[in-house]
Amino acid sequence: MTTIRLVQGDITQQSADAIVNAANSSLYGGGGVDGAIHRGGGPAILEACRALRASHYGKGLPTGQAVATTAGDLDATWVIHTVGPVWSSTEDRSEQLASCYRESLRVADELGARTVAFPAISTGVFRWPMDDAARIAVETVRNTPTAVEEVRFVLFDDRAYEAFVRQLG
Ligand code: AR6
Repeated sequence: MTTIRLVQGDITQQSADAIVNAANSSLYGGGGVDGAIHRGGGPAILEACRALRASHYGKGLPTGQAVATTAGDLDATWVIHTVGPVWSSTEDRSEQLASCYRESLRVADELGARTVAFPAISTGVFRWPMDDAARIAVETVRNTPTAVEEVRFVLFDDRAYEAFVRQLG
């Protein structure tokens, strides 16, 4: 049974087995959560990402997939990088967003992670409406079989936190 917890704050301040990064396909960092994770975790994360690009992910990490690296100086063992879809008003990309949560949990299971902290993937730079993103996140975690004991959604602001509270019921 997986427990879902909601926390308001900065994901880089969390202690967990794995912290999920809302990355982009390049794996070379960016703004938002991605920038904070690379700043907080230090150069070891970027080094591991470069090694992934030089081996299995020559073309980058596709949207909806997930891959793990060291967490560097963060209070975690792994960072799981996943690439959310950019919001589109003309195309339904919900399945890709759900896939981010499913694939991150699959990678967490492979690693043996028991506690996993997620941000609200795609709700920043990628502009996904918060309520819909929260619905997809909570439904997907609830419907994904996993040995992860605690999924912690770490929400940056009141608006995100309240959207997740409404979904959790
Ligand atoms: N801790 C927790 N949540 C945060 C933090 C933090 N430190 N910082 C921002 N958020 P975003 P995306 C919230 O933009 O939409 C990057 O450039 C933020 O308020 O980080 O998936 C990547 O390289 C929002 O609710 O991720 C990609 O190019 C949520 O986290 C692109 O942005 C996600 O916002 C990915 O965009």
